[in-house]
Amino acid sequence: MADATERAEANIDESKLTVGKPKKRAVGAPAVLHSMEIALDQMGPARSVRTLLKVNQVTGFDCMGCAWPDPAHRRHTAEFCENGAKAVAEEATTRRVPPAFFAAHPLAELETWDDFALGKQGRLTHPMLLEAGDTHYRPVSWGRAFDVVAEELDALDSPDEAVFYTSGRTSNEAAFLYQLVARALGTNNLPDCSNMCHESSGAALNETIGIGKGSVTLVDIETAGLILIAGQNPGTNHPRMLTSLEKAKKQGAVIVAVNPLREAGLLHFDNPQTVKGMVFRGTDLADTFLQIKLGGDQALFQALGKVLIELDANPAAGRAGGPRGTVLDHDFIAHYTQGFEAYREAMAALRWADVETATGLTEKQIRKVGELMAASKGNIVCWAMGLTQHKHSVAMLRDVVNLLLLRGDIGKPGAGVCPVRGHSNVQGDRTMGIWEQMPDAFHDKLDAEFAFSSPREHGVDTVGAIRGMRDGTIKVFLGMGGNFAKATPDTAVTEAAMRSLRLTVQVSTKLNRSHVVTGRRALILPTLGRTERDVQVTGPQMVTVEDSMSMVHESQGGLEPASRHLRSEVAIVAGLAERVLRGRADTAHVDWRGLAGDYRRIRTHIEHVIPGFDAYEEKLGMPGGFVLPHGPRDHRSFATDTGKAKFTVNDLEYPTVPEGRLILQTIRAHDQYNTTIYGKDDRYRGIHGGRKVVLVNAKDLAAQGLADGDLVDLVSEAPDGDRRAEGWRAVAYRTPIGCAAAYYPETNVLVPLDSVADTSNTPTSKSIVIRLERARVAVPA
Ligand SMILES: Nc1nc2c(c(=O)[nH]1)N[C@H]1C(S)=C(S)[C@@H](COP(=O)(O)OP(=O)(O)OC[C@H]3O[C@@H](n4cnc5c(=O)[nH]c(N)nc54)[C@H](O)[C@@H]3O)O[C@H]1N2
Ligand SMILES: Nc1nc2c(c(=O)[nH]1)N[C@H]1C(S)=C(S)[C@@H](COP(=O)(O)OP(=O)(O)OC[C@H]3O[C@@H](n4cnc5c(=O)[nH]c(N)nc54)[C@H](O)[C@@H]3O)O[C@H]1N2
Ligand SMILES: [Mo]
Repeated sequence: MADATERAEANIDESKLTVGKPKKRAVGAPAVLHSMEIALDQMGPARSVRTLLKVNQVTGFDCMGCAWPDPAHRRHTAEFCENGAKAVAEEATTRRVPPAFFAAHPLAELETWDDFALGKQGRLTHPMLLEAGDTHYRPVSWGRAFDVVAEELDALDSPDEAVFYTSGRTSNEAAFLYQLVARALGTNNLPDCSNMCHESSGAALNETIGIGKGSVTLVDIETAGLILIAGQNPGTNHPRMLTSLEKAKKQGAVIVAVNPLREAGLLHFDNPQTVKGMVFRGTDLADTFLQIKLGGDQALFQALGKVLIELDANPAAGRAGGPRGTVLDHDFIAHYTQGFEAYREAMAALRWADVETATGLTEKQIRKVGELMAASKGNIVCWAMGLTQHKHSVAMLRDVVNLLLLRGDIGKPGAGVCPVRGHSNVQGDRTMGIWEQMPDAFHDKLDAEFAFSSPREHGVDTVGAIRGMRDGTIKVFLGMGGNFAKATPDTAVTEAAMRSLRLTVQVSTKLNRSHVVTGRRALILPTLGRTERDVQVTGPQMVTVEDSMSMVHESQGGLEPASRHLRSEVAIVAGLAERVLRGRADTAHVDWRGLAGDYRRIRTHIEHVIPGFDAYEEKLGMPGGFVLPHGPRDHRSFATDTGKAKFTVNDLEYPTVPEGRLILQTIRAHDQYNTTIYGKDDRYRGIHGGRKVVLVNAKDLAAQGLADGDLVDLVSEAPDGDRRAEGWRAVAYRTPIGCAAAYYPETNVLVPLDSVADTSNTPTSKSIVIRLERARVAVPA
């Protein structure tokens, strides 16, 4: 255990940063060794082996590393993944943050620590309260903590002055209770991390196919004819996906990668589960790599649609073969879709010159991929943040749907849409009602089940919540996990907004920036993690989660809790509900304590309120759990307002780079999980010992009179003024001209609050206009 009065880990010293050559292959032995290093450091040898063997086993806990599904039957003894190993080590660490730590470190000091230093202190052990005007957090009883929340909520003029944020690790059971408490109080202010993540996917898919979730299963991935992966870096962020891609490849799939960066995992994969992958060369993954400009993807998807339509009319024009009229699935288009004619006309009018400008690719390169798609038995498009965090993301994703509808690639084996989610239960939390704009059908069921009237007016999302805090219309913040202060855009604006609140409450496993950027009063409520045993009055409990492919399964931890003062998320929400709703007649009949004592009772309520959960408890007994219904995937039924899948016509948009400026995308390294920084390296990109690097095309550096290794300030430009991040190392990198990249969350200072995607309101974290200036200070801070 770390000495509470010592600082176990210092801030990252950026002067130790070194830059080498990027790697061309991902995972393999280096990944295993590196994650063992981190696991040993956090947990020691015995605990490391015991814990890592339980990850994603049918009887263990669900890995917090990502939302990629687990194979139902054929799991390897250690379904090894660097991501998972690190996430588990981070939670199962033997380091602790007891009250003595807070006594030794005033808040003013903790504010100077970076995320790396804060996170490395270990697990929170006691509920802590920062009283108004106090300099230190002090231990508090659970009862007193709930009293404080009740005092502040009671003092509000309206329940809409409170927000209830959720990060995507929360279990179905906790999420369901949490949304119920917010709605029982009278607000739909339920922003979540999804607002910054796959909101654009949900918006585009809901509108065009009637459901906001992906339509493929693992079997589809493994049997697809062609998989196009755009705006995603699976080697770093979803390493287990590489195993599925390797299988697909062995069965003959063509893989097309679309990315501004030559990400190692897209090119080659050394599978740690096989001898071949560990010892010899593994698998070359991408057959075709399209190095696209940032935000150019809408043009690419439209152009591919154009090519398919042309090949259908004139097969000899390409190598697709087959008679005329066989490239498109005309039966599918006629029976299941609407709007094809308008789309066809719009694609006929699309000009190649515009496509080439937007993408930086040639017509020939794109035609070749179109021919591959035309010849494939089924096409899948996978994507993540590279497609969702642009101003025109929703339109871009509607064009992905258009492209797939052409060949009937939705609702057929080996084909479909595949938004790859991030947090392990982010999709499940949505299913449970964590959304500021749930449809009426959900409210009706909820009201009937609990005999009350939930509020119907939509609440605020993440960006709306920040605006509300800034403008004084929101006064209390509760966070069910996550790190709101750091994950959100416009750090200076957001931090000032959070400091202006009356109360901030964080339900957390580990210390982070959101515990030190506080309202007038602040609470830290420490919770059990997935790896830990959860025992309530009726005995050990399990929770459930939903992965990226709508599979619901159980999760049960086996480790001794980090402290005996911890409560489960469910117990915290129930305790809070009991106290803050005391005296409310309309929900007086809800037996919060009973629900927290037996999670099966929560699942019974879920079964009544949410479609697809009938026989919930029994179905959890099936190996690997059960799959939720999905109209388009199961029987090509599309629950749009017209009952048909929709072709849409979307104006072509793409970012233009103003003279002397760059478009900046903000990305992740394998040594971080969002705002949690595990280590200082990104070996795939050749970066070691630091994170303040900006990757820039050598020609752009030269044009601005800069050289590789120069220290620069990043200055983002917005109508309301400049934002500056000081002291970054410029690195000459193979990225398209005009397109730069730097790590998130450090770059969130640069993302203007009002720079959001149309419709989804997602911050445009992948396209920020910046200029580089020679650094004002010589040594990085
Ligand atoms: N190790 C690790 N794993 C994680 C996370 C983590 O922080 N660390 N976070 C989790 C979460 S919450 C999420 S949402 C996922 C995120 O998973 P990803 O979306 O893979 O994460 P990012 O690092 O944001 O990477 C975006 C990728 O898209 C590319 N890209 C950026 N802009 C464009 C564009 O305009 N067009 C195209 N075609 N490509 C573009 C980038 O070069 C990069 O390869 O990962 C999850 N898994
Ligand atoms: N510039 C930029 N900004 C971005 C992004 C980007 O690509 N670029 N990506 C966006 C995306 S995709 C996302 S998902 C968000 C992430 O936003 P968040 O989900 O808010 O952030 P995380 O860093 O994942 O949250 C980590 C914290 O969660 C807590 N935690 C961990 N496990 C548990 C648990 O089991 N229970 C509870 N209660 N707490 C737990 C720990 O205290 C930890 O410090 O950031 C977004 N912000
Ligand atoms: Mo995410």
